Amino acid sequence: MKISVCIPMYNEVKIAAATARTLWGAMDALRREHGWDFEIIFADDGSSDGCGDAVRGAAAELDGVRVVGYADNRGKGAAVREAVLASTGDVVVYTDCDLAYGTDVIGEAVLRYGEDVDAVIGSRRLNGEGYAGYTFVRRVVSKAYYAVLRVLLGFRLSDSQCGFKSFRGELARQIFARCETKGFAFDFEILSLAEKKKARIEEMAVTIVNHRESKVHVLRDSVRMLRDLVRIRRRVRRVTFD
Ligand SMILES: Nc1nc2c(ncn2[C@@H]2O[C@H](COP(=O)(O)OP(=O)(O)OP(=O)(O)O)[C@@H](O)[C@H]2O)c(=O)[nH]1
Ligand SMILES: [Mg+2]
Repeated sequence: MKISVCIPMYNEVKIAAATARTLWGAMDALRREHGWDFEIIFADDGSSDGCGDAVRGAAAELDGVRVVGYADNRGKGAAVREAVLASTGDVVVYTDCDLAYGTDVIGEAVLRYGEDVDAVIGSRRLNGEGYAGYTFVRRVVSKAYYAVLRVLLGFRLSDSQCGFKSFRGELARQIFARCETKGFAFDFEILSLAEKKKARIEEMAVTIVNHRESKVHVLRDSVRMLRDLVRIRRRVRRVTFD
């Protein structure tokens, strides 16, 4: 069994090489414990600070680490897609470059894949302290976004925006191939496509262990996300898988 870990990255030079080493250490430990093979794919989302080179430098001493990407900044959704479509694993995991949910969640999620599980996604709401570390404004905006998803779009899971998610490899590559949302709303499109494929999605409680300063522009990004939601709904209704 092979695990693909996908990391979207935009101007993360301060942490990127350390993240590559930390992740490699965690994956190497899982390889020794469970015999799981792995690859770690960083997707450089048009960074201008050289973080791609920083990861390439670190990767010289770490087997299975590589960088994909493009020169223009497209958004987190586009970056995750780039990495997932380059992946070859039986399970595909994506998480943020700051490893906000730690690395233990990877093994924990992979161990949940049984006969009847196609996706294991993190939720910050299952254990109650989901918004610890967020500013008041960010909290209000997050709750409003979630309310829109639930009430207007019929979203039934407890957290759409958690940065940690995993899917069976084939499913991940099929749904990301259809995902057109370039910005932060891509998670909703991915989950909608997974549901359309009748994927059995399991939620897993996660906590933020590592919250660095947010790079999200609350107003700009939430306006874009709302606009994207309308498009996603229209598009997902029409999608067929063959
Ligand atoms: N902000 C931002 N992040 C990007 C972009 N493209 C890729 N990313 C990566 O997406 C991940 C999440 O970015 P964050 O800025 O931490 O966003 P977030 O985790 O949703 O929000 P916070 O909870 O405020 O940290 C990181 O690994 C980023 O490097 C982009 O265009 N903008
Ligand atoms: Mg973050």
